[in-house]
Amino acid sequence: MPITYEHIKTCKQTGARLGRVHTPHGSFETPMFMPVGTLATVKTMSPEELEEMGAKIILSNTYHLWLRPGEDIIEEAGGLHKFMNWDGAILTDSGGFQVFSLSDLRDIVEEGVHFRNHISGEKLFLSPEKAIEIQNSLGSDIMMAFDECPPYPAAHDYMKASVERTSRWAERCLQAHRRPGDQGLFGIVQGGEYEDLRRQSANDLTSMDFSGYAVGGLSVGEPKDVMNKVLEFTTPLLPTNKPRYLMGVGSPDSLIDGAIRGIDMFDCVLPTRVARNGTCMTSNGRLVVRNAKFARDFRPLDENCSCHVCRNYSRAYIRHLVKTNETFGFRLTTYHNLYFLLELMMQVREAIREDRLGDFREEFFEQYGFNKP
Ligand code: PRF
Ligand code: ZN
Repeated sequence: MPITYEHIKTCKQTGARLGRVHTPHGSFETPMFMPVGTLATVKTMSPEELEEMGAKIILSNTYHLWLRPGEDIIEEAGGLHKFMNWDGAILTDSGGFQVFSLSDLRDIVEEGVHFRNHISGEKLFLSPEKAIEIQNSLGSDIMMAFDECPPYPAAHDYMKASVERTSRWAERCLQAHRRPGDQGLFGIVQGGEYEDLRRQSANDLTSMDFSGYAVGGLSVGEPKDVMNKVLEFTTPLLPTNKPRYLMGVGSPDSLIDGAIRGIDMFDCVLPTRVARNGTCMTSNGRLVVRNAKFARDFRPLDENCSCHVCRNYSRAYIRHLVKTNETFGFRLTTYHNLYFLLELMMQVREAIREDRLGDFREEFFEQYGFNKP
């Protein structure tokens, strides 16, 4: 089994899980946040910097690497780890979600999805078999099943048909897997906000032998309380001896609220994307470093952060770099934001260890400003 989950303890105050996931490229404690490296790079960061900030696993995208440079080139390089010089763990998303979010003119049929390349306009086709074949070539530690992520809101009858197709596709992904000895494969539970469909999807997928389970179809525009409700009735349907991954979620409040509902892994472009726009995540909430009020502010981005950036650079300097579009400015904000979320997850794990995640949530939300009206 390439991917195993070791349970360490459950928080007595919240039910959150502290665990450890073992992969062919090292192990990591959970709950854990995975930085996103869509095109075999976490934008602006070197693998050495990722390692320094404590990243253990990153996410990359099948869809993007299939289009550019092509999985054949990456396979020839010796796989994605060697190609990008990252020796930690890698999870690849299957391309399902990217096809739905990036391309127009898509046509979903039983066999797979016909769509147009979002760059060249060329006609393409992705199926469960193709998504697994590409991920086998990339050699990621954790591959994702090819699923459909319907938009929010979607009608119950559409969602039911979609969930049933996603289950059939999941079975085909397992059948197509050529490297079960060194690559794990996670199933993805869909079903939108519908409890009966989440149950049906979880039942179907847990009857198949995946090495972990993701909750997909969330953070697609639904209110926060809907996401929390869905997690409350979905995570209890998943096996306790395998990792659970909430896809595409990375705001600090959702990471904490997801962990409280039994999630172990998260990924999101949020920290890296907002960084390239000059927005920093801090213990006192979001800080828009472009703002004129920081022109003469020589304090660090976050006075409570001990990252390399906060120990060495000021808001005034970073504001100047970001305002003048200097690449280094975006490197600094990206480094800090990723460190901030990785550190937040470390604090979450410590709080679980000490049965005080509920108290931690209260304090964090108060300081971050989530409790303000
Ligand atoms: N499916 C896949 N990737 C995803 C999602 C999904 O539902 C989401 C949901 N927000 C993010 N990334 N395959
Ligand atoms: Zn910092």
